[in-house]
Amino acid sequence: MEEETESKVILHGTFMSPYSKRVELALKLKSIPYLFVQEDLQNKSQTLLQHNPVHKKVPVLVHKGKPISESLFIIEYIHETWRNGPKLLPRDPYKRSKVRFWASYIQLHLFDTVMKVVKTEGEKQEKALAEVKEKLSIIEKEGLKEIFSDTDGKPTVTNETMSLVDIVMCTLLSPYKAHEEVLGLKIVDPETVPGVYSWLNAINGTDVVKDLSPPYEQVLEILRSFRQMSLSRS
Ligand SMILES: N[C@@H](CCC(=O)N[C@@H](CS)C(=O)NCC(=O)O)C(=O)O
Repeated sequence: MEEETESKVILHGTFMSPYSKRVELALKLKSIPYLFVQEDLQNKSQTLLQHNPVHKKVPVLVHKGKPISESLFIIEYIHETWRNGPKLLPRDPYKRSKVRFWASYIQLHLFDTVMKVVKTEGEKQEKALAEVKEKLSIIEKEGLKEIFSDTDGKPTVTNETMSLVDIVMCTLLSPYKAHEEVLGLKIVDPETVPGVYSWLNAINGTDVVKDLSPPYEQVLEILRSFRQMSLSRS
């Protein structure tokens, strides 16, 4: 019984957090059973604070009683710990470095900029949108050929092949249609970034993403209220 508790996997996260979603995707891809602890970020649990005393943020994965924080490191931990099932990083070191490079590029250069488009209006929003489009064209021109080197740059994503970089892209822009509807803007234009567009649609076509995505109407609601809250604070 004690052994059972010890090997249990617990994820502290929130329903809305894209970072928690990354870890959930990785656990589901690997078919790892886990207990999800929904945190209230206005009133964080003592367990979360103890497990992530540095950043005090979700997600935190607890495995065999030991906590791991930071979504990208958690995914690497999952990849290294549960060796069977789909791989979240390529076996080949060069390809692996490219997947890490582009996951980190999206995290560092695209994530906050997309958030800025959602949270602002007027000139600030226009500037942020131009920046998002510029980063998406860099991914189109330079990223896809490296991420999908096995298929000549053509994005193919299935439950069996989904990697760290697909997961990061997914949790940022898989609901791009909802973003576009709420904001009344084109963000992922199939004319200018056809590869990125088909990448996102391939991601959205996987069973794991379909299973984890809330209904479209709910995504619209979440985005609208997030936007309104951010605009009223600024
Ligand atoms: N770099 C972290 C970011 C995690 C993060 O920003 N989590 C947010 C929720 S989306 C959080 O816990 N915020 C609570 C706070 O800042 O107090 C990761 O990749 O895991």
